[in-house]
Amino acid sequence: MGYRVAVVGATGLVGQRLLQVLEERRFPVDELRPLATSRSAGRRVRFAGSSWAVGEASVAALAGVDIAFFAASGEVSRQLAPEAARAGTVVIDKSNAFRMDPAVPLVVPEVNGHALAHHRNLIASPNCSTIQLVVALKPILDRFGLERVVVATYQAVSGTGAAALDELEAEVRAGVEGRAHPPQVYPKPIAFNVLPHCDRFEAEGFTLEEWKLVRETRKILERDDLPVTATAVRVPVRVGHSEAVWIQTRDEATVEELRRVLAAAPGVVVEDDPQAGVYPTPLAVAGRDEVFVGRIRRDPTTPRAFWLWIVADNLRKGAATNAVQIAEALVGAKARAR
Ligand code: 2RA
Repeated sequence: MGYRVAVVGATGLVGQRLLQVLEERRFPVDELRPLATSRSAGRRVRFAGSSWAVGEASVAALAGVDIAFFAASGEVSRQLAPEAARAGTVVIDKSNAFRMDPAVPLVVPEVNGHALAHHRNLIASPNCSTIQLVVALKPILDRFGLERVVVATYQAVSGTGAAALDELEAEVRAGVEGRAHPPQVYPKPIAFNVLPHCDRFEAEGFTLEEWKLVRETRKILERDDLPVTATAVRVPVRVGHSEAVWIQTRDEATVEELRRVLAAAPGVVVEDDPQAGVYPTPLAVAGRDEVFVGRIRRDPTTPRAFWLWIVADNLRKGAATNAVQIAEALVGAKARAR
């Protein structure tokens, strides 16, 4: 039995990765409805060996859809998702619109898949930098407990969208050729630079990106008391977010025990032999669906404290693959319930 599936935002970077992942994982799509805002409607996308015309996203265009993946702006999600959910469509939303709504499960299947049991046709997929963090933290939390988390992110420009990818290339070319190129996407040049500025600045000098990491991590791990703090940085990388993560565990642990727990965790690959040049990098993990962890080491200055280096493809596990995995979990649960 297949499903009528819509992808809202089908022409964007994540929308196109969603189509790719749906096809790769042979998700049972009986009917596909690629949709976009009026600005992109009429373009064509490829799926299952065919070219598909992209329709304009609307409540009517979503009528009768079983599962709708939203990979557009929060504004589009707020406009269309609730009504689609009320009409019976299961909405899996990548935007930030509903992530902190107590009635909406915020789900990384291998971390808190149980939260899907309470969905009311609207499910939020977390921010890309949150997903890779909680996939790595969950096995440590379960085995040793967590007392504190400090994160510094190094986020690829594809997190901002296709225009940022083009901007990075244009700035690099201009830089190499000695031409001036006023920044078009970020407030300052991103080529040969790093920007401690992901999304807008908000309360207490933190950016929205940093607050997302704090709030979403606490919701997904069901630890509203967990001290989490973050600095989110944009780096001149095309695809792949990296994170330097400092943790303090509740219980004593060794580096070897952390390695074992991480290596046994779903969705995690440990690459940790720095002396042999073995550690994850964005360039190496682009195109993969796992979360890669390396540089696992004790912090000698603080009891029960450790550093981790966590890298993942922000467009796949950080967005498209996580959303499809949510759909797979729902479909699987439905099949088991029959
Ligand atoms: C970014 N996490 O990297 C945000 C949204 N994708 O810009």
